Amino acid sequence: NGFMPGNRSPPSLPSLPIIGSILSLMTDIAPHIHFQQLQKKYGHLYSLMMGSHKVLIVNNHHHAKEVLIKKGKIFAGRPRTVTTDLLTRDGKDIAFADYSSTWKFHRKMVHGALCMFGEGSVSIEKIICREASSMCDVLTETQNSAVDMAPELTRAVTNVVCALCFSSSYKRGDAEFESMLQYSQGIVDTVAKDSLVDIFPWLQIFPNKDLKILRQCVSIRDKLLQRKYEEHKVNYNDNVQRDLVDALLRAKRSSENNNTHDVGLTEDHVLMTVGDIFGAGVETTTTVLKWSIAYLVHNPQVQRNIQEELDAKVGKDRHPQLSDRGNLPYLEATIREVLRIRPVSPLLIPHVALQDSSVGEYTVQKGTRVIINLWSLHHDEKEWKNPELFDPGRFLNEQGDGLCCPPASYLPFGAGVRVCLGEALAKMELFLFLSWILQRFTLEMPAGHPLPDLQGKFGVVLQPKKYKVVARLRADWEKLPQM
Ligand code: HEM
Ligand code: PLO
Repeated sequence: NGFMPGNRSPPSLPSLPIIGSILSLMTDIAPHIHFQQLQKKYGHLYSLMMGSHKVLIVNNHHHAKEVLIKKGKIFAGRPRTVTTDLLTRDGKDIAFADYSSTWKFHRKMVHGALCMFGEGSVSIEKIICREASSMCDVLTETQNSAVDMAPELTRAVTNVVCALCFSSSYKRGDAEFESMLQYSQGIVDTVAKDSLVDIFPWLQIFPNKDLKILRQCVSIRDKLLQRKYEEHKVNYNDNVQRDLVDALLRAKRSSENNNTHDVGLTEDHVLMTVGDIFGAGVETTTTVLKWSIAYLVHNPQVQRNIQEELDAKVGKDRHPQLSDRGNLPYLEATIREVLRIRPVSPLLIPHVALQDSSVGEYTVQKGTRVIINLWSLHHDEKEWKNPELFDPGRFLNEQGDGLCCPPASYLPFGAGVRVCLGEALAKMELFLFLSWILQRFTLEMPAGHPLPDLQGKFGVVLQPKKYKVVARLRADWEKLPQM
């Protein structure tokens, strides 16, 4: 409306030299919830100092979209931090890499490679269904006993990205898989948590338990990635593209052969990019499946509704497939609701202003870090009725037989130039894994066990705490012929 941003700075938390706003941030409350609560005092757009860095906290969807979409390119930078530099060899990946031509090139490449397996193609669907089938077989063996489904869910999801990246897969109890489970949890627990070393890099010179764990886990991961990469180089053939590593190898060779445009595809870049896809592919989807099951055992009626829909639209004589997605709105709405109520990445990944700009009526200086508090967007009382209530119905139309347009304050995958690269893949996996499980099993609480905790542990992904369930084979279930 013609308003020109003047020289107005956003409201700011009190801050001291060197330590910044640390005193106001020292609390046991998880940062996404704390930033949401600070709105009461400072409004939904405010700034604070983390050490010497100015940070803008965005808590509503209008400003979030201005940052991510309208001014997406201006805010497409990423901060460098001690822990992410350790993980990605100084930002040679995609997610934690600053805006650059190398980053753009990598993103395009991986996007292309993912599309190759993508929606239209049957192969990714086959891979997911193969893993869903194997998971259901394991659940059948352990049925009626209290199990932590996490390892089997993780193995299934890991095998999908393994097929995509390396054309390989893991059997149950594989030693390499077990070690991957461990190092990956170690990384999730210690990386990009806005821990003190990321705020005060000079703290690195002191012994630090988390940093030591991170270094050890990253070193184990890097050895695994290196091994997989070397194996690939041996069998590489310019004419056959088996997987993502082949696609990256090919791009690397062709950029070496015509050195006109140097996008800097070093071996480190290839390894770190694969590491990103592998890490993002496993930790995000697995986390959403764990949240889904936790909410399903809390809400048995929702589970029954999904099963009724599955019985009516798919039946029991065949397995669910991707083409059923349009016919199962209630399941789709449940997945959307899980992604709303417990967003995988409640603060996205921090963005950085690449030049002087503005958000709303406030000026923002170049170099400012911008944190989009997706938690605030997904729990905004002005946008959602009863935001803490788990209700898939909010994504259904009035008749309840189709999906409605998601509200504006819903961005589980982010938006704009830094939007999630794996959205389509993640949605296919969530749909297929959940439909396969619920067609065959009812998930219940084991007698005497408490319901799963719905609070979540904040980290680079918001994970649920461990819990056990019983997977009961549904009545009159006739075992389908093996695929
Ligand atoms: C980035 C969400 C699954 C790959 C992101 C971001 C979010 C997100 C919120 C940050 C956007 C930003 O900073 O503005 C999710 C959710 C998932 C999921 C909710 C599962 C339900 C995946 C999968 C992959 C993937 C399966 C890989 C195959 C990436 C990558 C980025 C990213 C590479 C960094 C993009 C960039 O910085 O340019 N995701 N993600 N994600 N995601 Fe996902
Ligand atoms: C998960 C642990 C892995 O060992 C390394 C890894 C790589 C990429 C990260 C991922 C972790 C966590 C989830 C991230 C992903 C990139 C994009 C994704 C941050 C740390 C999200 C949700 O933004």
